[in-house]
Amino acid sequence: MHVLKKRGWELPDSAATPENLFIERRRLVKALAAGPVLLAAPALIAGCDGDAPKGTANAAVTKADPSAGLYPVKRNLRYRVDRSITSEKSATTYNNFYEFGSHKSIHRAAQALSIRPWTVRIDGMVEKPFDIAIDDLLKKMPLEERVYRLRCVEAWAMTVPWSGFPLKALVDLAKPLSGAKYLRMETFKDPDVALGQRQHWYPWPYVEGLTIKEAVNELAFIATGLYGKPIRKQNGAPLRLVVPWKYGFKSIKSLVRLSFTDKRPMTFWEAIAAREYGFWANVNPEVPHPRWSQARERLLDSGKKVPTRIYNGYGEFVAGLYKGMDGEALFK
Ligand SMILES: Nc1nc2c(c(=O)[nH]1)N[C@H]1C(S)=C(S)[C@@H](COP(=O)(O)O)O[C@H]1N2
Ligand SMILES: [Mo]
Repeated sequence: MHVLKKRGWELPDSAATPENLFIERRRLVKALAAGPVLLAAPALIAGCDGDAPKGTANAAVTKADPSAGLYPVKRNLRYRVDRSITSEKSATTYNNFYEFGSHKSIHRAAQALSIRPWTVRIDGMVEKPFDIAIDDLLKKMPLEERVYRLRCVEAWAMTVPWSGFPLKALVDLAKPLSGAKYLRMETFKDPDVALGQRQHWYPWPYVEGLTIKEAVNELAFIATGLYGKPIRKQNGAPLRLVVPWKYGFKSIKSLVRLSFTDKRPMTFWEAIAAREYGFWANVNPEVPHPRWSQARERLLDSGKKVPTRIYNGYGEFVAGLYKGMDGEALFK
């Protein structure tokens, strides 16, 4: 691992801005140049970062969920953290889910998403493509709870108890062909309920990807629950990826499709700003974002700033994946 020196242009932590701020200005200018558009003014409001969490989580929705009886599940103590668990209120009211708006308070808007029926498509380089309904999938998968840390590229962090299953179990179910090298994942697209998807200068649907090796790493997890309950819509119900050693934008929400491929997928954020958000996105405090430092992170709840760790502290599990691949591209 190379060590980078702090550079003159590197900004202090306090300068970290929402992922979209600069991009939206740029894309908006492009969109305006292309002809008349309906302006989504709130998209240009910056500085949500740092606001106190607002509102309450939606209990009624949780009760109606047919998977509610499955939780809580047993915690897997192999994955330990040295931080206190973030309050449920913060984790469910301070979110990034651009489908519902490009600010942190999308939790109410996200309730418009209907999560039953919900079908996941498995296709591409697999023995036989198939669709599976979420409740059938939940019956087949080995559910457990894992407390993981999550580090957003915007330099805030939380520590939460996800419930769900190792992504490897889903890869095994899919039976990929030996030539498959990448797993491409896709979020639903429905601009009628997800009003953020009317911001047409974004490349909807949200797409993310991992190498198959990353996907079958023991840490890669599909969350279907959070805090011992079905996962809330704002956190990516009914199923979302969690890859704790990478920046939060890799942990794609509300999945409808997983495709196996031999080509590296173009991801949502890479398509928007490849200079800033790459395919690998492994956490590294020594590689600054082009517009701010990644050296420290702000903990939700306390607001305390603490040092960020290489691979978000999960190097013992994942550093081996990147042997011989040293370079800054791995860390943005
Ligand atoms: N489909 C989708 N997935 C997404 C996002 C998004 O906007 N859309 N935001 C990502 C980002 S930037 C982060 S930091 C995490 C936030 O997850 P949380 O709201 O559950 O904390 O979700 C990620 N997954
Ligand atoms: Mo993020």
